[in-house]
Amino acid sequence: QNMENELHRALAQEEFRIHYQPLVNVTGAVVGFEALIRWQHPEKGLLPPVEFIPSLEVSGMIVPVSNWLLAKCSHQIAEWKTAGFWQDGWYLSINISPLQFYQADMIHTLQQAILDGGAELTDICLEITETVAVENIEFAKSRLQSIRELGVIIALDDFGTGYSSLGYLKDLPINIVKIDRSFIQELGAQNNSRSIVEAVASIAQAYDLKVIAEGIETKEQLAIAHEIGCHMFQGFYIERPQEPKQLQGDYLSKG
Ligand code: G
Ligand code: G
Ligand code: MN
Ligand code: NA
Repeated sequence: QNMENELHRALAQEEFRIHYQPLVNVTGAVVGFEALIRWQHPEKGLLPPVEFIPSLEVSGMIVPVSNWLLAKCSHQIAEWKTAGFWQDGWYLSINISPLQFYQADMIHTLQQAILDGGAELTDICLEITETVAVENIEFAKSRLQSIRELGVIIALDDFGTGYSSLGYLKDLPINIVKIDRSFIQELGAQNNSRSIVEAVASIAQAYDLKVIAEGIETKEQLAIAHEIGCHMFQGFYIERPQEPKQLQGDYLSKG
């Protein structure tokens, strides 16, 4: 059976799963989550995105799958609100694929999926990669502006890997910059990485953007990211991506 058929089946049979990874602020309090897709394959087990996102992109299936994910995420937020788990001011961050970003009806579809699921537009953050943001800067500016006008938050993901100049940050209507984990993981080991993170953090501050240090795996990396002035933190050291039930159980029992 070819991959594309399998992906169609996966969507129809709801084989995709969403795991949620907490984002915390400087006090360690949760401020939101990043939604991360997995595929519960009937024979191969739980597959990570690297094993199927490229096929979703090539086949165009990423568009219906992303719409499914958006609706599911919105529904999850509504459920969390009902359960008293969701706190005011939290947001759920969702990765947007390049193909999705360029869809003519993206804005309408986005709005519809979020509102139909029962969440509010301001509960959602979209993560777009630096590479997509700068490959057609004029298009990106106007599309991001339309997304902002809905009230949806925007984060620039994997920042630092796209070799774009920091000057782009002031041209794009974004709220958050996520410093790529390759830089964070070198903190404490290589000093040049520290200066890169410091430069991004200070420019971001100047443009009034929030900075997330992602991929934090050690206590030391967290301490240095704090020192540098990052606003939010994400990584295995803080919490792994988890199933909704597990997450809700953990936090409700911790109080
Ligand atoms: O979840 P990690 O566990 O392995 O994710 C690997 C990559 O897959 C990351 O670059 C992440 O942005 C991407 N990814 C995860 N979930 C989604 C999703 O729902 N949509 C898209 N387009 N990419 C995703
Ligand atoms: O490209 P994006 O930033 O969306 O990728 C998110 C990916 O990073 C997911 O695959 C997620 O599982 C992974 N991730 C989250 N925290 C850590 C971490 O501390 N270390 C590593 N290696 N990966 C992480
Ligand atoms: Mn991301
Ligand atoms: Na990233």
